[in-house]
Amino acid sequence: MRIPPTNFKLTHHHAFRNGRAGYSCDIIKGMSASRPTHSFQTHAFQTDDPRLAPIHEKVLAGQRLDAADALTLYRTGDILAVGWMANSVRERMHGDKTYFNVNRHINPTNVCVAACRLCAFGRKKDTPGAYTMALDEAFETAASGYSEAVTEFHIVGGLHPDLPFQYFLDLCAGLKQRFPQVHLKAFTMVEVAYLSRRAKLSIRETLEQLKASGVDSLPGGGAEIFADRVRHIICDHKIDGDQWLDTARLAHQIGLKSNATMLYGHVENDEDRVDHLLKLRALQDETGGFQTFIPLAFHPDNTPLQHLPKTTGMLDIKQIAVSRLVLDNFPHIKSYWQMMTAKIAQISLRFGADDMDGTVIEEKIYHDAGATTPQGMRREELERLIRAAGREPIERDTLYRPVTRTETSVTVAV
Ligand code: V47
Repeated sequence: MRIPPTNFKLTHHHAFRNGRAGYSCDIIKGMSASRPTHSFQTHAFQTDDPRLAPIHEKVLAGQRLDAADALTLYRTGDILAVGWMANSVRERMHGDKTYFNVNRHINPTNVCVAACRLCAFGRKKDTPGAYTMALDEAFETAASGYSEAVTEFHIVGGLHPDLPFQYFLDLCAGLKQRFPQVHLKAFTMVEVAYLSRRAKLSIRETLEQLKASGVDSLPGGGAEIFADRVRHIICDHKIDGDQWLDTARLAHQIGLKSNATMLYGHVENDEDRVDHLLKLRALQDETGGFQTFIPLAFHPDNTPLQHLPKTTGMLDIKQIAVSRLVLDNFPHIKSYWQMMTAKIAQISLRFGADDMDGTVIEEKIYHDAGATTPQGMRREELERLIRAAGREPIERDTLYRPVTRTETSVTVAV
């Protein structure tokens, strides 16, 4: 049995544990005998940072954190206390359940007009390394890789100056015709806005046509950091933060779920991160259309910002935990193993994350920027990592419905 937080007996006293002054909360005594073999946290909260005490009380009471709380979480050195709180929220929402999916990434083109300084993937047209898949090539790519039936195609690419909107409609319709059971999670808000300009359609009309051609939901990319000051440095020619949010709002209004991301670890500061999270939370209050938040660690190699240092394990873990605590209305926090490394992603399952993303098969965006993770991971390996973190692996489809596999079939619970 999981003890709900409201049943906690709080003993807010300044205790001395292991020689350090701490703020502790004891879970009702005597429950451990009936506690089954699940791995919910049983140890008391403690911290040597008094600024965390009021935040801890809010978290236990299920109250919303504000901007000042979020800044404190970024600035404290007590990663274990922040992790404790994020883990308690994660367990309240999902218990031990940890989601992953069997997916395949398809990047139809890397030709891009935007030339973002954050990016090592995009190429100008007709320059070395630039590619654009013919439709048949994209269909072949979709079918290749692991033999296991995928449940999701994750489709994102560059902003190609010449590819007509019809190419993207035909791509989605062709994939749906060939793989009717596979969910199409396709095109970031940035791509949608660019396609609408090229097709001279409103954003709503563009989204409606994409939906009619087979798009089932949208990935969370392109959000980066919403603050203009940062956007001017890392992605000057992309839509601005408000346009990203407006496009997501319209997608949600026409019934398309989406994810949201935040690119951190470059030139942003703590205030920029907090601003980004609060804007996402406000939109989620309005639409309820976001499924998952994915913090993305900046990989500088081969980008114009390659002089910047890589993110540290401390920041990666803390970013997961702060996201879980601040985004109280987001059902899921994803620790994307390709970007985090499998080892940090696994540890983050005890710091607020409940999802690790999927098999991916072939990743280009991070690998062009120097990622050393494998290109893909088999289902068994994802399950092993999750179990070794003391969690329960649940294969999901893109809409978080459990997937059951037998040797000959794949069934999605609806
Ligand atoms: O929007 C680009 C980021 C994003 C770099 O929705 C970089 O389930 C780090 O959004 N270093 C694309 N990041 C990836 C993405 C995503 C990934 C996995 C799952 C989902 C989902 C979405 O990658 C871009 C940008 O923010 N990116 N270049 C770089 N050098």
